[in-house]
Amino acid sequence: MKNANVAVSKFLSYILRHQPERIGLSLDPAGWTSVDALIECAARNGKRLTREQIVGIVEMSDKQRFSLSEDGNQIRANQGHSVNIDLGLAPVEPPEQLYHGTATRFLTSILKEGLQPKNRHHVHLSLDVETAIAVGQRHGSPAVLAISSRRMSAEGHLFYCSANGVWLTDAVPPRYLDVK
Ligand code: HQG
Repeated sequence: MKNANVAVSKFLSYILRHQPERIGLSLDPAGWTSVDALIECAARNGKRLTREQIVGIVEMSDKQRFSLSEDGNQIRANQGHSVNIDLGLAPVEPPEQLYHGTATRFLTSILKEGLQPKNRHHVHLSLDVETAIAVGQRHGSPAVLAISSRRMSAEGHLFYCSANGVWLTDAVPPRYLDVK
């Protein structure tokens, strides 16, 4: 993605996941908002966006961070929220194992307390080790944890898969974790 688009994508993540009120925007209970309202509120706050730019970012986002409604009038972030919305995802049976990338300096605490969602609604897990390494690198020297997701599910923990293939669960107790 071009640098200008990366900046807009970060702005959209910030507004649609964390701080819609910062530009006077409101999200519906499932996290959707109108593209026109988004453009208007952003403009009132000195950020010029066009519909074409937004549609381009939704389509080109390397991680498919956003979805547009079928008519193209509504937009939401696919995951990663800290605002109080419910994505309305149905629980699904996870694969045998999922992975979580973190920083080595968090390992002691994680192995003691388990994985916590911190500022987000869910703990984020990925299907493959490569993605987990990339996620972990954002925080420092990366470490990867393997999660016994099928066993967790059998023991009553719910899993969800977001529109962009990120696996979500409320928390992961230490007994389901293994350092890779
Ligand atoms: C850590 C990005 C100490 C956890 C990514 C992580 C992902 C603990 C950090 C998405 C802990 C929270 C989410 C404990 C968890 N003790 N540390 N008990 N439990 N942690 O950013 O998973 O680019 O909220 O390991 O690609 O890194 O934004 O979560 O290191 O998909 O679309 O606390 O964000 O996507 O960090 O990343 P984050 P995350 P986007």
